[in-house]
Amino acid sequence: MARVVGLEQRVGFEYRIIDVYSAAFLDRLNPLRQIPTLVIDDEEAIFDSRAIFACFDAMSDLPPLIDPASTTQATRISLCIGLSEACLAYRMETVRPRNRQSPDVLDKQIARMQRCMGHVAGRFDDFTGEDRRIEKILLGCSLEYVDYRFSRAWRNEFPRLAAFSDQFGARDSMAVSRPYG
Ligand SMILES: N[C@@H](CCC(=O)N[C@@H](CS)C(=O)NCC(=O)O)C(=O)O
Repeated sequence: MARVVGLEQRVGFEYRIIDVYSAAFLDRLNPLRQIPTLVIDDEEAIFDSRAIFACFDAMSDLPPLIDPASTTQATRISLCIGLSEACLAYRMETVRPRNRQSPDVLDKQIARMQRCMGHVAGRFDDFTGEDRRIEKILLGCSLEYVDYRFSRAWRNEFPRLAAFSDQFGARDSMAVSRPYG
């Protein structure tokens, strides 16, 4: 998400892939030891993704993607980030040893993903209208992440979301940022 936002806002940044689980070097900058982390001049770190979106907006010559006064937009952003976090939590549970995985945790995250997609499908124009640039970016990234780490089955239930995902996914920023071929 952060990378796509940076590309869409045409901000110059260097993208580095790290193994976050062994990234002790990051602790001095981001004690959460999480990605994404935006490092500025090897001194200052901006995290988490929301702070990076705001930073890219401030650095960009293009019109801002985020209206800091809009709590409605902030909530739509939370929904999209929450969808991808539910998918991440699902994924993290599935990579645990089988005998330690919790069906309850998996079910909870699946239900959350389902609710989020149902919510967006019921308010499709609020997320995909012409001026909803940040929403479209975050929704496009979240839906592809669900495809990638969970399942593509949702596409049958939410065809408008699927069509949006396919259309938005054709953007250069998405093609460059996709973690698989
Ligand atoms: N709310 C954070 C979530 C960051 C996050 O969960 N990052 C994951 C990868 S996508 C991570 O770094 N996981 C490693 C860990 O937590 O140890 C954001 O939006 O940046």
